[in-house]
Amino acid sequence: MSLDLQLQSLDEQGYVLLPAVLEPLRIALLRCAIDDLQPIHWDYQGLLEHYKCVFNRDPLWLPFLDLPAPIALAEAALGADCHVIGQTAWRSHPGYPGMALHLDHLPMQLPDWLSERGDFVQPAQILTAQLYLSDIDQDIGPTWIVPGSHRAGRPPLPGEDQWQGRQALPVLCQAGDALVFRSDVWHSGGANNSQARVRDMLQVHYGRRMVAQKFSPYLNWRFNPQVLEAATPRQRRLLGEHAETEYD
Ligand SMILES: O=C(O)CCC(=O)C(=O)O
Repeated sequence: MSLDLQLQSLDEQGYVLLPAVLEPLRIALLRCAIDDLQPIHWDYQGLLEHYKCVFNRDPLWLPFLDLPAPIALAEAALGADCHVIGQTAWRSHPGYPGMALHLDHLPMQLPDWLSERGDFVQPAQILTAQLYLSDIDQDIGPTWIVPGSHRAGRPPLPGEDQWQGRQALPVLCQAGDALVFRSDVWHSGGANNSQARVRDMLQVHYGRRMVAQKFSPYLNWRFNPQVLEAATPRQRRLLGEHAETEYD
């Protein structure tokens, strides 16, 4: 799909699926890397393992900040000076119950009269690229997404699973595919009902330059010198090395 069509899909549907952004060797590398992760600060383990800012733990995570197709889309949608606001590794185990439909960030709530027209779209401020490291079928727990729901300009109400007649859809795909979605589209992660399969995923969260990076533990944040040493100029920009602006 051309970049123009990807941008059109983000604008109209709120998401786009990019096939085969990772090859099997890199998928295997990332799954082994998740095996070794230990929780820091707000990370947690259990039926769902969730590890934030993994780029800072080892240089091996760096190349996944700027994979060719997702970074081309992020820069086209958010500006050539966009940056990474987080990178999160997930592992859900059989028995994980999933989560309700939600949005991640709504830049501005729309008044009802404008939301109901369905033809007004705010410029995207944050995109998440969700790199699947497991094949995603109904059992393992697909991501569910309500096409076009970013145009609602509000979060879903409890139990609301459609917007303007369009129902939540499961994103069924292969390990190595990436789902890129806006922070204001309604989405959820499904329950892992498989017998014995873990569902592994790596998210990269991109924001416009003026969207603050979410590098917890914030006041105690320190960049890992080995990571900075290994980063390319583009990766350093994504980590926050920007040209000076009025506010710098
Ligand atoms: O697990 C998923 O596919 C969805 C994750 C999610 O809902 C989120 O990051 O906000």
